[in-house]
Amino acid sequence: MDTRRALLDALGDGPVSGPALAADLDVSRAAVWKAVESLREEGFAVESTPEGYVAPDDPGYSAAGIEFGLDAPYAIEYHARLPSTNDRARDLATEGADGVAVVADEQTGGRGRLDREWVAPSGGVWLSLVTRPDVPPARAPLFTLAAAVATADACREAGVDAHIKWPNDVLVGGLDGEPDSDADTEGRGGRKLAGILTEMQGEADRVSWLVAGIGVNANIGSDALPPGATSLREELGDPVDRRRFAATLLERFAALAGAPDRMDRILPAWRERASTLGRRVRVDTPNGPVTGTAVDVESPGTLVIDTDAGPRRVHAGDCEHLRDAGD
Ligand code: BT5
Repeated sequence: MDTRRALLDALGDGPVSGPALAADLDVSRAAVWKAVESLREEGFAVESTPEGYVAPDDPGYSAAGIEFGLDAPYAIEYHARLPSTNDRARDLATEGADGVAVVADEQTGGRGRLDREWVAPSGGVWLSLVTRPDVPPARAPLFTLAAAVATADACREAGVDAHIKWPNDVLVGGLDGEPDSDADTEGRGGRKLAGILTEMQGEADRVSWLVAGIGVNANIGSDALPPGATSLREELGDPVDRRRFAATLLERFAALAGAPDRMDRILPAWRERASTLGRRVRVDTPNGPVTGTAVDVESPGTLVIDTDAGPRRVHAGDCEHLRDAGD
């Protein structure tokens, strides 16, 4: 582990003196000093006190800030502004990176699925995680589901009751019987809080790299978002701590998808948080629309729909929640 990351972990437990850090991390005192300086330059204001080095009260939204106290094996690369964190993550992936999360405060060319535009002004959590999971390409869609679960959990921990619409939308409200469900004119089944764009490169039997791109409208006013969208701040009335939010999201993702032997937890976790199951839906698939009741999701992310002509399985498409049998 690099000195900087080890130092951030050590500071999480309270003040530590320079010599103690050097001994614990098995590096020179000069190396500790250099790591402290590099953290300060990045805005992570490590303080020197008589008891030793102390982490800042407000670690800030930055690489070191997110890594501070992060309980997941990922390094953070932070940018104030990028065209798209997915594009940067893809570049890193082709250079061989593994376990790196690219984070930007603002994106100028954010992408949704099918090359749709993703609006990403300053204040959001725009994050793309590069991993090299040792799984066959056919299982890759599970990572999208895991990212949706991790995102929904981070939103819930921040106090917003988010649910998942198959396969990759994280929404608020719009459930049957809620006062605002009629305001949902686009059939989205709620206000869109977050979206996920997974990209990968695979060999015949193994994923070579995978980029899980996650966009969460965190501290953004609804006037800066497309119609039908919402943000954590809009829902809560107060801004969220993006540093803690991003760390929670990464921790949840690692817990579900960080190792192949954990991945059987993904589907049950997804089912628990999904609002699509049991609903009447229409999914626009590349082969035309499929309408019926969504009854299950199967590995690696296939939606099972009971239609008049029997069960149909759909692997990809845009899903609309319908209001009742008459839709
Ligand atoms: C998605 O696409 O929902 C995937 C979005 C992934 C964005 C992340 S941000 C970090 C990483 N870097 C990237 O460049 N992308 C990823 P899709 O299901 O196709 O939904 C796109 C549609 O959502 C658009 O056509 C708009 O209608 C709507 N939309 C655009 N920006 C939005 C926003 N900020 N919040 C809610 N809805 C939005």
